[in-house]
Amino acid sequence: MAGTVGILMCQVLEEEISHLLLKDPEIKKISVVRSEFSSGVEECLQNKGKLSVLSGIDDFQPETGEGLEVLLDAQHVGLHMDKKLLQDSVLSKVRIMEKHCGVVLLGYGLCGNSLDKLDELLKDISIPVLMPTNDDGSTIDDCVCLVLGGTKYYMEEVRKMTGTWFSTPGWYKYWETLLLKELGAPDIKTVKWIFDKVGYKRVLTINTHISDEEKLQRDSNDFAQKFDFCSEQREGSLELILRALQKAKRIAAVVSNSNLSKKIVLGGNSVDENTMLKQLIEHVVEGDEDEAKDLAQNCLDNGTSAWTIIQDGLIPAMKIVSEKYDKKEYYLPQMLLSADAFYNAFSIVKPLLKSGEGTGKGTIVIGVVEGDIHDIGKNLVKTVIEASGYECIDMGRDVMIEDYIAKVKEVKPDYLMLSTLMTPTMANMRRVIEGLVEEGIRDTVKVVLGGGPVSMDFAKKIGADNYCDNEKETLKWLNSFQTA
Ligand code: B12
Repeated sequence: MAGTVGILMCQVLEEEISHLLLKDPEIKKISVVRSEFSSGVEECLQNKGKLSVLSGIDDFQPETGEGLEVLLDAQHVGLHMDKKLLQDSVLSKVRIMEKHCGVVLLGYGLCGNSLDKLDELLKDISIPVLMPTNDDGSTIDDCVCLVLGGTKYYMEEVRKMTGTWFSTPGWYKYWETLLLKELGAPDIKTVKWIFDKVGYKRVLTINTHISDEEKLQRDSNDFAQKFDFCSEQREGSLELILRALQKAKRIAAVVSNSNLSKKIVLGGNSVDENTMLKQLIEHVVEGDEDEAKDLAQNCLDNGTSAWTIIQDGLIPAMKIVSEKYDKKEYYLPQMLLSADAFYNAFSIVKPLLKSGEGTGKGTIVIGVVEGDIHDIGKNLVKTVIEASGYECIDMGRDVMIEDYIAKVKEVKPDYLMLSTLMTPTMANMRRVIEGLVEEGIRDTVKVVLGGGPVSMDFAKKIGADNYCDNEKETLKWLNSFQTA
């Protein structure tokens, strides 16, 4: 067998992929492109006589004659955090690899649908680009599902305990990079605070028996101890990666044979009122819970209406927070703190809104669907729409399908808002809509979907009324019914 397989992969999979490459007798040489992120994979591949390190991809010189080669480029694990960066980086690297390889295999899953439209985006490329798949041929969701042996096993584990942090040797290597550096948490205490907030209780180590078992056990114990988790292990499998690699090798052989800020605009309020509202904005943006609450109270005592506090204080504050987040001036911990400060202040004014101005715009049931506990985005959407006068019933995260149906029956909301950040749980959005249809209540409520992997096409396909990309779009859409 001859030819060149390009492998573009996330650092987090370096142990699994290196293990398979070293074991494969048909692979004669592995050329790794040296970069800031290649030291881990270089370490895994050394001492076996197959490794060659390149200072740049253009130094790659395939050996002529018999034998299969691999050109490998490991990418930063931090791309996990940003859909657009991940997609752009994969696209540009694949285009570079195209010049040197007969096929490119991606050591990635859909990663929150960051990589779901590759066919379209790479339609001008002349070589096949493969991704690992589940048994039914669907693209694998992420690195966790990949080493568990498929998406269904991920769902199985999440059903056992939703608050599960999944770990592999790669995740143990890189969790600090992700959870401290990339997530913007200043210390372990803050990471623990984030975990506690979402309700994580267990670390599940996926053991594929490729690394030092004692070290893996130590890593899992240390991790569990740090975060007060229980620690469990489950057998993993390299089968899906192996299958993808075999396919890539076959293609490479065939190709080779054939030679082929924001200005804060305050309304017409008095100077004092403006000063206080400005301070309120600052404290919410800074995430000072107590000060935000006191200021909301001071504004009320000073005669500012509850609605003005929301309109000219809390909403502009959350707008600044989301802009700072977009510009990467804020990371998640700051956003969570600001949301807490917002709710503290909001709790003071909310009771006064009941039948006052700006209210009565409609009732919304909102939640994150079963199997997913990412809730920051849902909370941000809720914050903005609640502050804009919509009555919000928050069902939280990991909400069972039947609970949504029961709630819709009980409160007869105008809107049902479903969120998920993970591709394996998107199917539960469809199940909620099917449940509404079965109960004969689908037409009583407008269903809107949101979350990173979701799209308008998906929303249409499963019979939702709309999809919104972010909190601003959601509010715009909701408000369109106010004037209609
Ligand atoms: C922060 C984060 C976490 C935090 C979650 C904290 C929390 N309280 O939510 C922590 C660190 C705990 C975490 C855990 C995990 N995570 Co995570 N996480 C992320 C990350 C980096 C950011 C998500 C986020 O909060 N963004 C900020 C908010 C403001 O943006 P947003 O959520 O997109 O929301 C906006 C819009 O989407 C929209 N929106 C959202 N919801 C709704 C709802 C409606 C109705 C509407 C209209 C709009 C709307 O409006 C929001 C505001 O603008 C994403 C990657 C990414 N960039 O999305 C990965 C990501 C979601 N995680 C991922 C993974 C793999 C995991 C873990 C499995 C990792 C592990 N080793 O165990 C676990 C989950 C385990 C479990 N049991 O659920 C993958 C999911 C892949 C997949 N299978 O689809 C992602 C996509 C990373 C990746 N690139 O692969 N994660």
